Amino acid sequence: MASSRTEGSRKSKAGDAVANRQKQLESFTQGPESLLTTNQGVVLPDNHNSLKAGIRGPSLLEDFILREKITHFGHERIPERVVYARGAAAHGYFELTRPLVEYTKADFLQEVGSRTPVFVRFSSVIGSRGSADTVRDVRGFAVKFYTREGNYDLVGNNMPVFFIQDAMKFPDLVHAIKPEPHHEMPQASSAHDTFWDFVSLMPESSHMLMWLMSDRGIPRSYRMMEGFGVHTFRLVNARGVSHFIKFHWRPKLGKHALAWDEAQKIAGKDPDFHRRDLWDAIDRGDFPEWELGLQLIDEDRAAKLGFDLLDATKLVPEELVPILPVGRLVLNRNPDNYFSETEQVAFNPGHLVPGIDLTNDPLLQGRLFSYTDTQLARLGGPNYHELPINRPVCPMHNFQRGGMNRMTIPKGRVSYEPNTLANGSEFRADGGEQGFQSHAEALESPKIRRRSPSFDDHYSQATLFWNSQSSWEKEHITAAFQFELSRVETPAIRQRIVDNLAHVDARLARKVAEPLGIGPPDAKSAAGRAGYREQRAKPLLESAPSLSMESQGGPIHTRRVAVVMAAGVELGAYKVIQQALADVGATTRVVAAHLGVVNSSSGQQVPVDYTFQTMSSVMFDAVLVPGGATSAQALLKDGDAVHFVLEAYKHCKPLCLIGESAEILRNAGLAGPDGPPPAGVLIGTNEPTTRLQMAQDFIAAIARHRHWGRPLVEQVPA
Ligand code: HDE
Repeated sequence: MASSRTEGSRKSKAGDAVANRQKQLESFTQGPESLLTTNQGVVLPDNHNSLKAGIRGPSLLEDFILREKITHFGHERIPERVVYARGAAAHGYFELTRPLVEYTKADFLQEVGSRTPVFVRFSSVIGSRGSADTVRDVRGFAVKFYTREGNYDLVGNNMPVFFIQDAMKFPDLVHAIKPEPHHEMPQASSAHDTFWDFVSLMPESSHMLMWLMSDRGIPRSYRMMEGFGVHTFRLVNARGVSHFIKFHWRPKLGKHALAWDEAQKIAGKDPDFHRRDLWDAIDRGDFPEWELGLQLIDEDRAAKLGFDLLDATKLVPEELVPILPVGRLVLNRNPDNYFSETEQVAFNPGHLVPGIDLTNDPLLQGRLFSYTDTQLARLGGPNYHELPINRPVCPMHNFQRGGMNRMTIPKGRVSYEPNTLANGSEFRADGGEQGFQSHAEALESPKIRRRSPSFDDHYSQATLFWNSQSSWEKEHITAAFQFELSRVETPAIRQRIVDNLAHVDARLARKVAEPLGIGPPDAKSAAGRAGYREQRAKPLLESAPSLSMESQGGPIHTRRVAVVMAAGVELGAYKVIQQALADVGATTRVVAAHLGVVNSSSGQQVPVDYTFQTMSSVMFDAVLVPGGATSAQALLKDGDAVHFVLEAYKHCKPLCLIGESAEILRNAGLAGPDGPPPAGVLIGTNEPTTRLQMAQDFIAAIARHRHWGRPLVEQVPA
């Protein structure tokens, strides 16, 4: 094991940093060995049989080998994270693309092209470690930068605002959203009474509820979601000048979501959907990438925004303050061991480096206490910073001593400062200019346990969010509220929520209330409740298009296309389209009634990847059904095949049906013989001259991701 002094240096060249970090981790890794030993290194004679008195037992207490193995096994689990327990992570690097010298002295943000090793953990919030990936929830987006000045953690979410304004309410929020304490149900879901009871009494949650009920709550992939620092932070330059900032991660593959019905089905069919998607992409060499963007806000501008930058229920629309791209994040290596890396990594918003600083956001201030405290409980003591995944790459030294599981061996008699005995002259670290200097913000005010009136506007940004959504996004948000509230057993809670929603948008509130068996929304009664605040800022914007997920197209790299076929299939168009998809990095997989091969109309054999029984359309982004009368007839008689195609239609996925296979949609009344096909559906002929165009049109349809405005989806049984 290397000592922390030799592991890294504050002076190592930027280009070496990523390789050095990997070397540092490798010094702790262990491959399979040909011999088994005890934990003391004694070679095991036999790993199958316990020590017994006589060949037929009984087993002996003396068997220290058996006892060591069983004891270690019994202690394999550590407490899961109290929130964000379910996660997946990867290694990679952050590369600076724009120098930030004028804004910050942080070393890793100075030189264009410098690469800083990172470890990134994505997670969902509510569920336990074994819960399904695709539930409706917030996603964590936590990045550990191993910089030459120490570790910097940007511990963010995939939504730019939060439910509450003050850390004092976090335990209440989490108790309310977690499974109910008497029967521990439901798992990984906010759709139950205690959550909605709590938020119905906390109008400050209104904005975050809009985000959670939107499609941001059901991302298609970790690789296709944005990340946000949420709080306002500071960048501080070498002259001590500070700017407020907001952090944004923007995915290269665009931001995309699942359909709600689909998300629920995937939760059963592949609970590891997001985890697998991330792992497989990195394994194949399709490295996910995000751009880091900053919103820089000087103090004068902050005063004119119309809301308080310290309030984590507010965002700064990029239409007001543009996002400056400054770097890229690339994830290019899967962890070697889930437990040692993904489980033991310890993030903390208080892991800061010189040049990046905090603000007085009362939610952030509370987090600064919580993360250290929770790691003590989770990782069993104060030395978790010595675990390989948490070690800084620069030298680490201080006089903290002892504690559970100490790994370094400090030499000498001196474990205090100031001292003269360590090196023969006085050593003192007292008020120097070097290292982390907190921004010298002027403060002079009485102690007070109250919320600032500047946090009182609970609705105007919820309304801004609503106004910024496309019509299909509004439908999804309305349906999500209806779904969640239909699961709430107490009518008074449902009523309070729609009363509150009336302050966001009257039509939204009325629509949500329709199937809930309660009275019409009553804005006045919401206004009469204890948590209500009258203040409502005049919005600087009526709508902010950047808050919508409407896709204008983009790369389709790594999208998965199912090719549905049966014997007699005509391969001409299929081959052209398959090649065109492969050229732009999409993958195709053949799904048929049985494994083996499908015989085409020209006698070729097409290998089958999956059967309809083992693979569902929800595992794909688009469906292609090649032509051929015999193939189409066989598919029409196969309920699983028809369901596969219709389900993809229902989830608004791009479909390309060639020749006779279009009958599958016509039979279901979803496409007529005349007139244009429904949005995102391409109906092609077997005519060779049209194939290239058909391929390009299909690619364009996949680039839009989903065709949410598609008609008649409600006619397709789920
Ligand atoms: Fe966290 N949060 N949080 N949080 N949080 C934790 O720390 C906490 C908040 C976030 O992949 C815990 O190591 C409090 C906002 C992420 O390991 C815990 C408050 C945001 C992760 C904790 C918040 C986050 C955590 C649980 C309100 C977005 C997962 C295990 C004051 C900016 C990190 C752990 C990972 C994890 C406390 C609110 C992001 C208990 C008290 C807002 C991404 O310390």
